[in-house]
Amino acid sequence: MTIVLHGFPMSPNTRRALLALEETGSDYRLEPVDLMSGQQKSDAYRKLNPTARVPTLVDGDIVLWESNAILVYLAEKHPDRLFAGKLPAERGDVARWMFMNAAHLSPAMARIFAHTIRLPEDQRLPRIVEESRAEVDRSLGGVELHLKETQREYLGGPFGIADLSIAPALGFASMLGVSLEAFPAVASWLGRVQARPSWKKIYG
Ligand SMILES: N[C@@H](CCC(=O)N[C@@H](CS)C(=O)NCC(=O)O)C(=O)O
Repeated sequence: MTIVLHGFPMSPNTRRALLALEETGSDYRLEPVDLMSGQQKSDAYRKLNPTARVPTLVDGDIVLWESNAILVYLAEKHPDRLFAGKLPAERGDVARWMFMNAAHLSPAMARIFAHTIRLPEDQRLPRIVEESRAEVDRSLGGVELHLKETQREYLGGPFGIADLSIAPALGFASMLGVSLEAFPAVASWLGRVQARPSWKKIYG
């Protein structure tokens, strides 16, 4: 059965799920939800996702929202395509990067986007941008150290959902003036993720 992903093509959270659908070779289609016109708040969409955010994945009877949960679901379905960890230590390690992204990195990037581009100029707060940039650096410092210490190609070892959690958060980094110069191992890792066919297809 074809999986339907409800999402907004430019959204990093939608792209996170799209990348996983590509990497797993899933049969899927994207059902656009127009965030510009507020379609995510419509009654019809809220029936799928009461939090009125994208993405939402529908696979038969299963309706799942929160992009990191979608990653976990697809990795469980396709353990040979997306590494989610097997041993307790590996699963904990993968979960660590996903939680760090969901709690700190992605929200900080979203705040930078809001207060430099999305909001009307008179609502943009430079202090929030400054604090969020510091938060991004703090998160990336952890990723940098991990990659240097482990010398891994990808965050969990093999390519998998830890990479797909964090990389889309950095997809607009240069546009938002977030520099990776101080994080060379992160920059190399991101380059490897961005060289994958899935990234080329979703990011164009
Ligand atoms: N934690 C959620 C975040 C989802 C999210 O905030 N999506 C944004 C688009 S990137 C959205 O739907 N924004 C519309 C709104 O908040 O009204 C996830 O990872 O799926």
